[in-house]
Amino acid sequence: MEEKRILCIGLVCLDIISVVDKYPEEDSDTRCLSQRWQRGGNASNSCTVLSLLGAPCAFMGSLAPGHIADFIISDFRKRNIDASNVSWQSWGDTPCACCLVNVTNGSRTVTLYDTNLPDVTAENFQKVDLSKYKWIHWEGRNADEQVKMIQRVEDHNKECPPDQKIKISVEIEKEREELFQLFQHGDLVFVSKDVAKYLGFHSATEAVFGLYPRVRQGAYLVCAWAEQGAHALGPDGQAIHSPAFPPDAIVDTLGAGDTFNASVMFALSKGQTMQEALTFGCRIAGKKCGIQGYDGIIS
Ligand SMILES: Nc1ncnc2c1ncn2[C@@H]1O[C@H](COP(=O)(O)OP(=O)(O)OP(=O)(O)O)[C@@H](O)[C@H]1O
Ligand SMILES: *[C@@H]1O[C@H](CO)[C@@H](O)[C@H](O)[C@H]1NC(C)=O
Ligand SMILES: *[C@@H]1O[C@H](CO)[C@@H](O)[C@H](O)[C@H]1NC(C)=O
Ligand SMILES: *[C@@H]1O[C@H](CO)[C@@H](O)[C@H](O)[C@H]1NC(C)=O
Ligand SMILES: CC(=O)N[C@H]1CO[C@H](CO)[C@@H](O)[C@@H]1O
Ligand SMILES: CC(=O)N[C@H]1CO[C@H](CO)[C@@H](O)[C@@H]1O
Repeated sequence: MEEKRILCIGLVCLDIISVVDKYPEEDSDTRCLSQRWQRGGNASNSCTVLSLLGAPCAFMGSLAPGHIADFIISDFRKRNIDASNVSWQSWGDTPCACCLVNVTNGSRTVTLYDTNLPDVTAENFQKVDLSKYKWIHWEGRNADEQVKMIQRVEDHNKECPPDQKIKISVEIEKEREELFQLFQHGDLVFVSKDVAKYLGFHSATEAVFGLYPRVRQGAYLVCAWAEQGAHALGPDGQAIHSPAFPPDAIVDTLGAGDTFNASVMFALSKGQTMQEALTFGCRIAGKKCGIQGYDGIIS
């Protein structure tokens, strides 16, 4: 039988990287030296990392047909990421759920998001063949719909023998009340530093203890905190920590969080303990901070 996959549901973006000779705010007379396109978006980045780690994986998010979608689909293919359940939308000439315009002079980068395609709905998710997956991860966005999708998976799990159950994880990254209902869903909840701070916590340890009452019984809560590594808390009430593994030189921290999440999911899906998974996540994320992009994270 084919190995079951890890499915990530969330955004795929087109990142347009414009390299300019001067930083735009300094001088209105800025020349564009080069421009390149890159597939981005948090769930899409996590797929790249899962694939590099050797996990069969799939992406589900919204795209509208056109040149940009062709570019993105061919990039998924190059990385061996199954995108057969992308939700095709037609929404004027909006090419993708979000486009990121990123201007850099080589040492500083600015980013701009423009989100305008409708998110994947529970109805879109209905056609997903659950038997193909061992793990499904949701990047928190349209939480009301996402809860319905998760309920479908929970119902499916009730009918399954324990070793066939699909693991469920969610990520709460934005300080939006609607997303906080996701705390009570899933076997594993990632909460960002920004949300932890917004809810009044000053460290990852404080956050995992303070927010644990919100997760469902038996779940794990994970909070990464940049240079301070990450903490997790599970049903036994013992906090688990991994330090960060800083590279010799920080080259590119964009996507460190997605790398961390993907690596933690990967390690857990291979049956490792939460301590092993956190350490692996911090190690791979640290490696990522020392290189441009993702190629080389496991070498
Ligand atoms: N400066 C750093 N040095 C070493 N490790 C880092 C650094 N920044 C992040 N990490 C690693 O990445 C993990 C995730 O960090 P964090 O959640 O802060 O990233 P993020 O801000 O969400 O990243 P991004 O915005 O790029 O997706 C941390 O637990 C840590 O292991
Ligand atoms: C890029 O811009 C930053 C911020 O203005 C400046 O400090 C740096 O020297 C610039 N780098 C290059 C390579 O021009
Ligand atoms: C993706 O995650 C990063 C890091 O946590 C965050 O800064 C960014 O806003 C997220 N992007 C989107 C489009 O949600
Ligand atoms: C991973 O989790 C972090 C918060 O811990 C978040 O910023 C990032 O968007 C997440 N990525 C995905 C794909 O869920
Ligand atoms: C070309 C372009 O749109 N650049 C944008 C990059 O992001 C900064 C900050 O959000 C904007 O001010 C720039 O206009
Ligand atoms: C892998 C997977 O779930 N693929 C499904 C994607 O959607 C089609 C319907 O459009 C299903 O037939 C596939 O099984």
